[in-house]
Amino acid sequence: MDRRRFLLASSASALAASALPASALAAAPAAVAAARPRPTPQQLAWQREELALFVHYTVNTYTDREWGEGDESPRAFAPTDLDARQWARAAKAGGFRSLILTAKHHDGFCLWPTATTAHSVRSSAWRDGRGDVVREFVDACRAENLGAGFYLSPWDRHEPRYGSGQAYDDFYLAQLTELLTNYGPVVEVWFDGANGEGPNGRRQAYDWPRIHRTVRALQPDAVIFSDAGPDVRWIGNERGVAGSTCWATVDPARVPYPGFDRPWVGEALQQGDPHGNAWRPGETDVSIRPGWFWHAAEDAKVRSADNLIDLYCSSVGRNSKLLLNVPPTRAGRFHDTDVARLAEFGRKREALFAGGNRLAGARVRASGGDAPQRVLDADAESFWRADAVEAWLEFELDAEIEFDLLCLQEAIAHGQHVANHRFEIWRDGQWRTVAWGTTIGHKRLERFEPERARRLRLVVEHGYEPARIATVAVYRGG
Ligand code: FUL
Repeated sequence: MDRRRFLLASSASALAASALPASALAAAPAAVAAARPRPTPQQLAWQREELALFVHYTVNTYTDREWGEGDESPRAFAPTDLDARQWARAAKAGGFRSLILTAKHHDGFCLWPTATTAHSVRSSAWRDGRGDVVREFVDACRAENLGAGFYLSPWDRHEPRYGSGQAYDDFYLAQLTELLTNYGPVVEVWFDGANGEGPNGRRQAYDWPRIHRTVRALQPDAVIFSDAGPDVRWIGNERGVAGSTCWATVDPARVPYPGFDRPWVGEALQQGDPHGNAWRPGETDVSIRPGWFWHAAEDAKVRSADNLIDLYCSSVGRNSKLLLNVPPTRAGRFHDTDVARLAEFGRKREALFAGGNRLAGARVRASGGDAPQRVLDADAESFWRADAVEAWLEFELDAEIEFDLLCLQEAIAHGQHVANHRFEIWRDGQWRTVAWGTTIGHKRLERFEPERARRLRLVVEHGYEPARIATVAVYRGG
């Protein structure tokens, strides 16, 4: 399952260094510290949720397509047993904290009875044309205490005004306004960059500033997603893999608008930019099945729980957020297989951290400044602040512990600063590296074969400001 291992044990190595000499500890210039970006409270809350579920649902579910043409009859949309509460319960069982629904995909069919077009659930036979999937979706999220968000495709292959300029902008903004005023608080608005041709063969130049102003005015607490943010960015691929180096900061000029297409965009989005002036963390969207929509032919191709754990480690464990897509079937429910996988994923994830942080009770020493008095754990609002951009934190226990998972966190409310780090154990009279990496950010997870040690340490080899470390934890999950 492409399980990543950073076992450098056999390389007796240049990395097996001893304590950093005091001369290596350089102070950060105050001017740089002041300039580094920090998250807004909304971006911070968004990232701390770690897990969100994507729900792709439209006429495609019934026509067996991934992209509708826009000429589908609304009567094609025919759920036999729609149960949004079942979606929300399945999400919750897996540990997901919010859901994002495709209120409108590229085919233009609206899952709510919009006043802007007849191309909606109102023209279907479902609930005699009086149904509202968006309403049932937000009600289910609220009942399960989960956040609700919307995907509203700007590309609309049905609407004749698409490609006409302001007339389509007005139409699109009216749809957005309905969604953001009639359904209560929204946690995220998801803007797809797809910008194909409409029914007239024309393309629309989207009015992003107006779109963003509308979201800010109507839902100031919602984060806005797109390739180009402004609040959270696409991670640059649909494989579920954030960069091994992943900064929450970007230089906005590199991906100036959603759908900006250059060969290097994927890499730029995966990695972010340590010197970027915008805080714009990456969201990793990936489907539990090969497609985004449900297809009977893919019922046997649902990702295993182990594979979902791998995705968790390659997204959340790399300073990103996982947005996992689970598509309803034609019934309007999640398939039993998908529901079972979500629950199993939740159980396996908890098992990884079962037994708690094995460093609990350790004596702690720091390279400089005050060492933390107790185990570092991001759930507490405290953190260790290094007094230099190179620093280490050592943990000594009375007895050996065994562990196979490392979890590091920076206190990102204060920015993201660590550029290079390693984690070491004391063995046979020297420090040996068991995991190394570049960025940490909100969370860095590394899995490896079980290790045993009594003395362990985190070395920050370089940071752009003295590190603020919120968590150093090791677990024996298995
Ligand atoms: C893409 C779309 O074209 C896909 O259909 C899907 O919605 C994915 C999340 O974004 O750009």
